[in-house]
Amino acid sequence: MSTPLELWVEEVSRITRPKQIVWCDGSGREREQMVETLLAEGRTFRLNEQSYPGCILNRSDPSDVARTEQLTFICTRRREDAGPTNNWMAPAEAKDKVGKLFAGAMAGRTMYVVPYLMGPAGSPFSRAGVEVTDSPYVVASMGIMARIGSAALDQIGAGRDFVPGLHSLGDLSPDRRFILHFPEEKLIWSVGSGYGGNALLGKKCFALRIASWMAREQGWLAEHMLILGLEDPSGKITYMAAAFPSACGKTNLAMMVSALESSGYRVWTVGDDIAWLHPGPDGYLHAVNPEAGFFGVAPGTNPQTNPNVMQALRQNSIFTNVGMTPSREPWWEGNGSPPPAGLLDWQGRTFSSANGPAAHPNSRFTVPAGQLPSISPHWEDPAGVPISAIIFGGRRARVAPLVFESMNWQHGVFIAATMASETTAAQTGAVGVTRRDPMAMLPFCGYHMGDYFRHWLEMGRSVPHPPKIFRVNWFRRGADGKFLWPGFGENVRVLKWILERVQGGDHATETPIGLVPTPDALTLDGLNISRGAVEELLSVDPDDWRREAEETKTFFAQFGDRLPAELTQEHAALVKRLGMSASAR
Ligand code: SAT
Ligand code: MN
Repeated sequence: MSTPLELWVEEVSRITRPKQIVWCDGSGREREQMVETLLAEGRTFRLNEQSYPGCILNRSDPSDVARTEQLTFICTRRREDAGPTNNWMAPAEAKDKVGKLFAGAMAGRTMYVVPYLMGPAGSPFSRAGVEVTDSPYVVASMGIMARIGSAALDQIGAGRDFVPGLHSLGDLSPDRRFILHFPEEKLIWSVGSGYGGNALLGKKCFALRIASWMAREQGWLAEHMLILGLEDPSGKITYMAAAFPSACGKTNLAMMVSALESSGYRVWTVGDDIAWLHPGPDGYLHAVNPEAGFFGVAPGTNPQTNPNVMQALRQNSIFTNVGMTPSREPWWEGNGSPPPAGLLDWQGRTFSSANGPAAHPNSRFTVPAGQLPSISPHWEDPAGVPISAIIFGGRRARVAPLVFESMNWQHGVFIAATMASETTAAQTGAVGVTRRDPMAMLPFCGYHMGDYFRHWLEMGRSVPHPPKIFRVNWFRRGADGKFLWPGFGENVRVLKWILERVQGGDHATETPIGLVPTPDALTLDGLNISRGAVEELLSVDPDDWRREAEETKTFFAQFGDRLPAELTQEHAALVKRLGMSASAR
């Protein structure tokens, strides 16, 4: 008798008609075979065996370099369940339309079956998926980003408790590219892209879009968050999760070498992109990182901004769309060294600034998490780590202060739901446009965002010790257009204030938007920053925030009667506080 998994694989092979089917086990031998296949295809190169052992560089199709949100759909039976912030297609229509693109799509090619586990082996919070793909690059990448092979097959067994994901490169044409999610049947279909979150289906498609749906059904949260542990001088580690939109510094924050290390504050990395948060027996929310690797943005990464990852990516890593030096080392803008003569750009041309940067702005490294010097000893703890603070952040040149704290959980959900950020190269489209990105989940929430806010409110009520909620902005600029805050390892100074607030410290001032540090509350020794800059960083301008409140009102309006009343109340309370503070000043 065939298992549900075998039946599904048979079914998709009848549609896609591959020349052969390979079941992947995640072994070193298999990885080597995948590399050989990629080398033969001509878009992948082995890097310098001395300085980058086990590393390869891959060049994607130039039209396939980032997630394509406009081609990403949530296919629920009822349109309103996908909500106004998602693209929607009816399941039957989606299957008919996109099924045609899968028909015969793997003819003459190998179909790889990749069973994978999201989350640590043996954790009650882990979930299994199976990705069927015709891309050896995807197989090699999944081998870093997830636990593939027996860890997953053991969990799936003869059962049906896995998320099937069908992926084919198709013809890579953006006109025939679709990333489809069927949350009601926990199914993913992706065709026409081989890049990142479009193609590594365990990541955004499963661990966020499908998992957010599962999490609402089952009473947990699937979030676009890094997880870190902040060790204090007593040796105690306090865990925090932080949500930022793509390419806004989650990886660097999660892996930071703390500027306060000599006084005993040190950061441990649990995850850099996704957190699954479940209520734990101790009354805290416990977070696991469902992933097993890091898929980080390369440009700007260097020994100053992220020394830990610079060390980790020296072996067994995949580089995508970066430049390559004549000594076969990866190169990107902002890596700390000038472009060498004979540099090839991400498309394999001799580098010329007339063609744009050598590395694509969304070029990436894919690195096994266990190689990171700052990896937490608890990163694979089956019970997860207890979360004391949740931080939301965006990229805002103006308006948003360096850090502020919410008054309580409900207000925290409000400040998370109203966050905004300037767009980056992580998604196709214009860069630098400010858009509302609630909880940094705008592209990743698999259901109606009004219902998502309601679920967040309920989660806070259901756990005895909900985390405190904060908002940060490392990207505020002064009148001269320059960043006011140095960022990177110095961000630990903000984490330290957050830690002190968690521990009951009272160095905070109330403003209309929440609690900001008192002028002397931030530990700034050893940092060359003027008092004026600190005051500007922490300032809250009522006029700016009144405008902000107007915009949020419009943003909220699209959720109609699915917007929880609590958020309308929070909005009204903010407007009132802003009004009062304006007349008081
Ligand atoms: O390409 S991914 O979606 O995995 C990266 C990102 O946008 O966060
Ligand atoms: Mn991300």
